[in-house]
Amino acid sequence: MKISVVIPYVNGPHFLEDCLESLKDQTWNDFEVLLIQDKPNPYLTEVENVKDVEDPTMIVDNYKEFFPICVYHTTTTQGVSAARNIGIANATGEYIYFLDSDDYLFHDTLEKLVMEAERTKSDLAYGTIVDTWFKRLVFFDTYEEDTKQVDTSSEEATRNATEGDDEEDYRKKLITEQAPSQAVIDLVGKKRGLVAISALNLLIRVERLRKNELFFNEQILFYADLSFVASVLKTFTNVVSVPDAKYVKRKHNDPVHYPAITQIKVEDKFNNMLTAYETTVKMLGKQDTISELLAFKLLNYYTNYFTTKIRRSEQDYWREERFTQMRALVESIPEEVRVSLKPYKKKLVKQLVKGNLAATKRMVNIHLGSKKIRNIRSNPRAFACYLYFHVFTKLKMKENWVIFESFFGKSYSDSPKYIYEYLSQAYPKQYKCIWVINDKHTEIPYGAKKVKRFSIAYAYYFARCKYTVLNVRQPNWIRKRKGNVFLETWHGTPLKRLVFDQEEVCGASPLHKQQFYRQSRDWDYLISDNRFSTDTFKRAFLFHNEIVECGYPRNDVLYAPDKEARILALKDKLGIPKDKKTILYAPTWRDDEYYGKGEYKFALKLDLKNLKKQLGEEYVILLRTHYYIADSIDITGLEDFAFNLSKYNDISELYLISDLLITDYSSVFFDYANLRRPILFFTYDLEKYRDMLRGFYLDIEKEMPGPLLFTEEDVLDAIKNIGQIEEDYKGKYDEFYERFCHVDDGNASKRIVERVFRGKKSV
Ligand code: C2G
Repeated sequence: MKISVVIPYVNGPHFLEDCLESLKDQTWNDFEVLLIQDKPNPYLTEVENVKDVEDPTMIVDNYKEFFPICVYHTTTTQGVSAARNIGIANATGEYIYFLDSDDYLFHDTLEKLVMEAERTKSDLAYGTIVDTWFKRLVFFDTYEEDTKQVDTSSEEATRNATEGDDEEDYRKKLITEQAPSQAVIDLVGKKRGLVAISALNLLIRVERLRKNELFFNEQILFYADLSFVASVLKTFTNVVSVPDAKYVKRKHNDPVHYPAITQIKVEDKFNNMLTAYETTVKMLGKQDTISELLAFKLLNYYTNYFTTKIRRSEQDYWREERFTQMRALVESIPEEVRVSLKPYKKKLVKQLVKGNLAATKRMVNIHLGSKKIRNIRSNPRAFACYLYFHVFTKLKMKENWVIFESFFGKSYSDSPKYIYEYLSQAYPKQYKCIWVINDKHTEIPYGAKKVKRFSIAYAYYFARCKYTVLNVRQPNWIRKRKGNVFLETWHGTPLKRLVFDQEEVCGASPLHKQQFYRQSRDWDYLISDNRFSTDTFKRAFLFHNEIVECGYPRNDVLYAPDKEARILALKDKLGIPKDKKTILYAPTWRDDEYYGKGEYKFALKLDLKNLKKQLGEEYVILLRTHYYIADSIDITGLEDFAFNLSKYNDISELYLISDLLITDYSSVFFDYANLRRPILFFTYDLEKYRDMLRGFYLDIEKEMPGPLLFTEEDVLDAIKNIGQIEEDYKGKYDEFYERFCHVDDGNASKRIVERVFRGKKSV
């Protein structure tokens, strides 16, 4: 047996499957797998929602025909170190290779490593690590060989990397002066921070490990790789670098269920780090490049991270005990390492070595204070935030004040609009209402106070209003006050998988799940349009507060008794001809096509000129992009046929005036079905959207109330034969209506207002 692949495993069967799949695909197949089932990290056993041990047997059985795989268990001592040591003890291969169960390999990683190790007769061959947030399918679909991915391997390391370039400068200097081996540069020097030093993607001759008694330190749960790697580098001289042998380190987008070790935040991590550092430096003995690099990383940690905590900490724990602990270690760091720090950091370290806590606190407070002032001066949002925390939340909360916001202040629309209008009509003058609206010219009836999102007034009212009515999440920095009532209306019956039902988060913020979890804990009430949404929200949001299945307030207008008159008035207002039928095209956004957070791309896949030519006699088309879309559709020269209503406030009104809806995966069709008018699905990128980006709750090929269309020609055909389609889909449409529109009846706003604002149990 050439290689023993050692995989510690606790939970995350979906991770493990990807990991083993990547082994199955290896071009080198002379290896065995030792899967070591570990217990959950002891710090996590009490944490709500974290998954307990998940049995790998079924998965393992599926791979037995492809390679030898044997399961071991950690016993009294647990943790990654203990698991890997079991691997070292039981490996029968010539080489050992540590692979984490949440990571995976390129198809030729093992081959490249082993070939190079054999060719050069090396005891250690190491490759590179590539970071990703995605599973194999998505990763390999998007990975480009020539885009050099940064080898950092943890969020902590990434954060350190952004906090100053001292380490970079120092590394360069040290490397020039001391000329360490390439392996030391690659495995210690190039890694940011202590945590990124990793035992992964190393192919190591087992006999050498055993002979030199090199094991992982089982007393350390978090930073054990550090001393292992350092001891390997100290002991092994014939080492070869194989940059093309790539290991994919998968970052965890769901730290709520599956926190990566780097995402676990416990006090003891600090002590672990110090112990790891101390034992490693001791083991290394005389000072050398490795210990100098480690020392510098420790100083960086102190000056970048540790000291910023001093001000934030509620207790004096950081200031006293940890200061002393830190001092004990830093004192022994040689002068020449310290002098290479930048001036402010150098002064901090000087005070630390002197043991002068008071001076350190003063320096840090002044430094952070001035940074904050600079930030406030240059950034009005930061100033509003500052006032929110330090002034506005200290003022008394107003019992009858309500703040409303729809789609980040982009429009006066959606359920908040209809809740507001009902509240204003049914209880005039009883509530002071504030609308978050970015365009101050937007007309809002009943005299609401208008404020711009993230302005000072916004921060003021958010802090003082008892009631909050939003259809998306509140900003991250908003803190719920005692007595606050948060009503989350949400913005659609879900077709696309949401939050914790999503395996991948391909959008602009990969930590979406974590943020969502924190923010949704604040919601007292969540609106649902139907039983299906209620069940989905409970599971996908891990939502345990009250879900009010009252129907969508935004759909009340679709049942308005004066609907016909409203349609005529709206067509007049928008200049839409009354002698033609109206098509509404309202697609959604694509998670992977963005310019930045909340700014997504959209390219129209319909040729408007052709549409006009073929349909213009009978129809006009209303184009409506999603509120995330930054691109705008050009309708120049087609103004009598195409109307770009992407900026129009309220899509519910556009439903009213349309005879036919074309959408894709947007939740708009759940609402539109209330009108019982025909719906077409232009799903030109179905496979990618369903299989890679999101996944759906419904079987889109079977359960939709209209046909799936893939080309412009299909769309034109369907429109020309719309009568036939209506007939063909009648049965499915009825079923769909029963399932998703059964609650809506025009009174949803009333039901939710009476529940939340008047405390009635049922209306
Ligand atoms: N919307 C719109 N115009 C579009 C698409 C959507 O005005 N072209 C509005 C509709 O009110 C729709 C809502 O935005 O119901 C949500 O849009 P989706 O396309 O469904 O996408 P998303 O914002 O991701 O919300 O549970 C629902 C999901 O969260 C989907």
